[in-house]
Amino acid sequence: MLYNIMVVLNSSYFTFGVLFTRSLVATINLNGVKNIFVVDVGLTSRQLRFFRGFPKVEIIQTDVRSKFNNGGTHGQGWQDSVAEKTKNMRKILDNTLEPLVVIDADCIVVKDFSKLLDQSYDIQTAHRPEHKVPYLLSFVVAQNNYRSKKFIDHWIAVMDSMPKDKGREGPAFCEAVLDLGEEVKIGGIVRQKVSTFTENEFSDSTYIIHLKGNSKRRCKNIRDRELAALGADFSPLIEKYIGWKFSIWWDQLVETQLNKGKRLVKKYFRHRQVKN
Ligand SMILES: [Mn+2]
Repeated sequence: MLYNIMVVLNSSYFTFGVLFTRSLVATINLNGVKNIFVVDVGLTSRQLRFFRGFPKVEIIQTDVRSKFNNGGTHGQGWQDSVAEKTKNMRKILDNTLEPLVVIDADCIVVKDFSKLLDQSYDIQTAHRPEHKVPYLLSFVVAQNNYRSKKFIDHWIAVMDSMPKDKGREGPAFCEAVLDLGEEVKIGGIVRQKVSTFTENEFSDSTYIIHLKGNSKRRCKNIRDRELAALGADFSPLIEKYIGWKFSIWWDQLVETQLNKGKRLVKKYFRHRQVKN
């Protein structure tokens, strides 16, 4: 059975995106995958070129140019990206025939997760019964059917009705389960399997490592969290896929310097205009 994969990415998450994509294509059986959809919520053209270099990758353009630095954790940039996630899930299901697996960009794939896909459920997601938000949406499987689409529509509607200053994706999903759980079959996958947070949790049944869960420290913005997460556990794995590969770091550096240059030029002209 063929399936599609989707991930949402912007520049702030580029390093994660590299790690995710490289680990994904190195690990899973690509014969089972029709497309890997990269939803672009603010990647640069160089970064897009990087992702296009992978087999089966299709870029999905959006109007959102988010930076997670804009407002930090649960800030505007992050909220915009989350909204794009559900919206594009829905769109892809409409434009394709296959089931869709949506994975957070801050993940490393260590085992082929396709055997977890179970057609007897409409929606599957990571599950942690002890948590006040028991469904964790870093890994979501949606079968391509009427019920899953109806569920996602409702999920989006609930999310839209919630205040924007907190995480809405998880709570809205849980509420949608309460509302539609009778009609739509929701399956839970043991959280540790598809979202292993730490080296301590890592085991033979780990399919996916989720780096974000790793940084317990409260950081001012996602950029700091990204660095904290990358610097913590799993460094041999991270080394394997990113290492200190010159090209990536060089690309990042060029990008920052270019942007700095552009800002300086803009500032200069603005200054001149005022003078004249
Ligand atoms: Mn995450």
